[in-house]
Parts: sequence; C-alpha cells; structure tokens
Amino acid sequence: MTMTSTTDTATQAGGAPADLELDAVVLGAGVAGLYQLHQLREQGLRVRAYDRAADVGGTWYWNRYPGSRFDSEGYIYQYLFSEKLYKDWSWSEKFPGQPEIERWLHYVADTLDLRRDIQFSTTITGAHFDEERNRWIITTDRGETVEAQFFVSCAGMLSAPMENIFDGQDSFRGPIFHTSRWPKEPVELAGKRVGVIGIGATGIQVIQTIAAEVGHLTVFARTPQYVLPMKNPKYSESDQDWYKSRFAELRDTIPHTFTGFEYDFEHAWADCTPQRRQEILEEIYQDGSLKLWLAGFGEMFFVEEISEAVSEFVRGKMRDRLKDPRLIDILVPTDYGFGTHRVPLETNYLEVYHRENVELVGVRDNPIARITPEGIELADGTVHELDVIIMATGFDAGTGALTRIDIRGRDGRSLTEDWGRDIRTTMGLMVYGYPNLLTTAVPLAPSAALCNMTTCLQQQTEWITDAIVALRAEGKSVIEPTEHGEEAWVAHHEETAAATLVPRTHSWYLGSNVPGKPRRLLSYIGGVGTYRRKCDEEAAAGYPAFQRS
Ligand code: NA7
Repeated sequence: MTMTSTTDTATQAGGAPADLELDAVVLGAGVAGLYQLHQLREQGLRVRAYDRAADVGGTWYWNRYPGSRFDSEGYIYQYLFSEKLYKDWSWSEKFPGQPEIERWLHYVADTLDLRRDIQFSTTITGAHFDEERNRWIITTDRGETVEAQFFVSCAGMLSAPMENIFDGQDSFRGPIFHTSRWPKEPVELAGKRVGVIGIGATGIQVIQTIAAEVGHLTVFARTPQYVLPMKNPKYSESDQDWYKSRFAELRDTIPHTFTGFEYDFEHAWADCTPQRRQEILEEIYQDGSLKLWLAGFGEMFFVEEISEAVSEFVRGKMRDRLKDPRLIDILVPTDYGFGTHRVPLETNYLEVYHRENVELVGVRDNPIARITPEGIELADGTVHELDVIIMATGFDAGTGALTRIDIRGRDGRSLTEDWGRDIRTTMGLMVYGYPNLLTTAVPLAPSAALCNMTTCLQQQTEWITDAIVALRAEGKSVIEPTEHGEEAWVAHHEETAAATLVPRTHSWYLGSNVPGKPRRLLSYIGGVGTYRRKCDEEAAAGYPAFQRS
C-alpha cells in the first residue's frame, strides 16, 4: 500500500528522515483498533492504523478455523457508542459464527470510512521512544519509518499464537495449521486422518465441527476442561427487533456489570437452601450461555467449598453425557474449580467422542514428545499417523503481541526484557518507562478473561482518547505512569487476585502455558464495572498516577 496525503517528512533522531509523521499510530485494526482510529480521527488527530492482516477484523480476521464463533451473545458484543451503527446491523443467531462476525467488522469499517487510514499487510517490527523529541519512531517490515507522538496498542490479548512448540514440526509430511493462522482458501479435510492438539475453547469448536467430516480424528487432550452446552437460536426479524429495542438498556447496564455482559451475579449461596441452590444452578445451566460462570453464584470464585459444589454440578452434567469411565477420566476436571479457567461453550462436543472415527488420546501422563514425518509421537514411543495436524495450542496472552516487537522506552529499556522479568502495567493502560505508549488488552486490566471483550475495549479506547485530548488541551505533550502509580496498581491487582481461587489454575490466565513467562494473573479480577469506575476517577482527579508534562 502506498502512503496517502497525510504523508509528511520528519527527521529522526539519527538524522534520517521518517517516511511519515503522525500524531498517533494505532497498532491493529480489530475491535479496539477500529474504534480507536475512529475516535482519534474525530478529535482531529493525524492517525493511521497498521495491521499485519490483509483486511480489518483482528481476532476475527485470523481465527477463521472451522467452527469459530462467539461465546458472547452477538448483541452484547457490538459497539454501544452509536445507536445507528448498532441498529443497522442484524445478527442471524444468538452466537454468530466467524464469517458473520467478520462481515460485521467490514460493515463497521465501511460505515465509519476507516480503511483510508489503515495500512494492511504491514507488521510493526520496532518502536523506539526518542526522548529528545518525545516521539515514537516506528518501523515496519516494509522498511518504512513512521514518527508519532502517541503509540496506541490495540493488538489484542490473544493474538500471538503458540505455533512452533514441538520438536520436529518442520519434518511433518502434511500440513500443520495453527487455528489462528487458518488459511482463507478452503482446507480439504474430508476423508483425511486429522490430529487436533488442544481442547481449549478453540480446540472444542474445531473438534465438534470437523468430526463428522474427517476420515479419522485423533484428539490429543492434556488438561481437562469444564464445558457448558450452548443454546444458539436463529433470529427472526422480530427477535432482532426485540434485542434492538433494548439498546438503551444494554448501553446503560453492560459497561457496569462484573464481567461486561448483560447479566450479573444474582444469587447469594448463603441465602439459599441446598435444594434452592440446585434449582438455581439447573435454571441457569438451561440458559445455554456463559451465565452459569458469569452470573451464577459469585462466591464460587472465593470460597473453596462453594467452588467445589458448583464444579461438581458441572462435572455431573459432563459425566452423564460421557458415560464411558475412560472418557470421563480424560475429559472431566477434578483438580481445579469450575470458572477459574476460561469456560468454553459447546454444541454436542462431548458426544463427538462416541463416534467410531474419533479417538481420544490423553497426553497428561504420556506427553507429546515430537512431531515426526508420519505424525505425532508420544513419550512412550507410540506414533499416531496423520495427514493433517491442527494446533489449537493457544496464545502467549496479553504480553506476546508486544514482546514480539522491539519496543524501547526511556533509556533504551526494552519491553520484552521488562515483561520477561515481571509483568506490570498501570491499570493496563500504560507501562512505567514507556511515555505516550497507550495500551488496550494488556495485563492487569479486565480483558478476555472474565470480560466481554468489546465492553472492555470500548472503555479502554475511550479512556485513552480522553487522556490524549486532556493532555493536548492543557498544552502538554507527554503522559507516563509514575513509579509509585504503577506500584500501587500492581499491588491492588495482586491483592484482588489473591482473594480469589483463580490464581491457583494453570492456564493462559496465569501465563503458565508459555515456558519461562513470569507468573501473574493477567486479567484484573475486581470487576469490569469497578475497573471502569477506578479509571474514571483517575481521569477526574487529574491523572494522579501519571506524570504529565
Ligand atoms: P487455550 O485455552 O490456551 O488452549 C490451548 C490448548 O492446547 C490446551 O488444551 C492446552 O493444554 C493445549 N496444549 C498446549 N500445548 C500443548 C502440548 N505441548 N501438549 C498438549 N496439549 C497442549 O487456547 P485456545 O485457543 O483454546 O483459547 C484461547 C482463548 O481464545 C480462549 O480462552 C478464548 O478466550 C478465546 P493445557 O491446558 O496446557 O494442558
């Protein structure tokens, strides 16, 4: 793509001219990046978004694997800043699939005329803060240099795939696909021997979708997952009118609930008889949504015996469907609590394992040793021969998108090194030592885990816009966290996390899926509504956790 009329020539620290000078560079053109670009442009900033992808969509551009769909209701995943933008789009079902979600983001980009300020198929490879001139010097894989006052990351919490993790991957004779790098061209799976590694939210969607199509499916399962059945009704015009008529109510409530969904914790365990508790669990389970996790009994996140009781309820449901003791042993969790790890929704997923052409291989005690030309070899030497391998192996969550870029702040400090030692941010919005780097979907804010992403991303991008506008209005040019401000937020985050059972799990929530990653609960767990209030108070008080000059 060539540069547009916003091109200017600037001079870098080293004397070489930059190709483009901007007020702000936005990293990413997904749910957050599109809205951030729109907001900053509306404020009159010269701004450009960059994305590695060939089009808009972010997560919904990349995750085009079979069965990819929302676990959030479509009508709460939308932007709430414009009633017209909201109402002019109609979902065809409650939990839409990736193709429809991608079309929705195209609709947003078209309606807001965003593409003219997005440079696609471009990877930002470096961003260095020039302390003399208070400018970010940003480089791309196309050899361009862009200079900007603000660098705003909208790179997504789950966008850095764990894709090259097994010995011998290159030796495999067939194709290997990571789910979030699924090709746009159709992939022929019919009749093939397909292996899926991973049974997280992604693996489950893939497995339940392709089982009937492939010749033989081998699922490699390590940590068992609690799952909840999804009820996904198709929407008629009157259903669409119904949810659209709730626009004002949704706009006024969703941003303030504990998880940014339309529902909130309604019941107190202590107030109910044992029979009533079972009735409530059953009622919520029948909703076919994430409600049992995000709007059941809030005490299950804090009190071990309540966690155990709710976990046992879900285990019972899973056992009833699985029947076979061997399947139950591999697939039903027993050593961590329901909801302390992302809960996937599924459709006939457990029943897949009763199919003749599906084989479940437990790799907890007999791990995957390597990939060979023929297939997957386990530690005991067993080889599973395959034609295609699908890696549903997850992401380097929260930090990976930025640590894979060479980002340098004050005194040349490296974000990759800093977060390699300890993952810290100020409210998930900035990092100490990195002036004018504003962040969404990074650790220590309520994103991805226990948050409806669009709710959180709208709030964060709006906070960032307000912070930039306030700074400029006061004739200042630099904002950065104070050391004390960051310390206080990290301490608050830790205290909030430690009060819950969530840090006891091993998953991407804690970064424990990435070798060597410092362990910390990545998402803030004090609640979306509470987080918003704290961010608003910070701004209203004149940004005391930040230094502005
Ligand atoms: P997840 O939830 O991180 O799941 C990754 C899966 O891959 C999980 O079952 C892992 O098992 C498995 N995995 C990873 N490495 C291995 C090895 N070496 N051997 C066997 N199994 C392995 O990623 P998803 O993409 O499913 O979901 C990420 C988020 O995207 C999800 O939470 C939603 O918010 C959307 P493990 O659990 O580590 O034993």
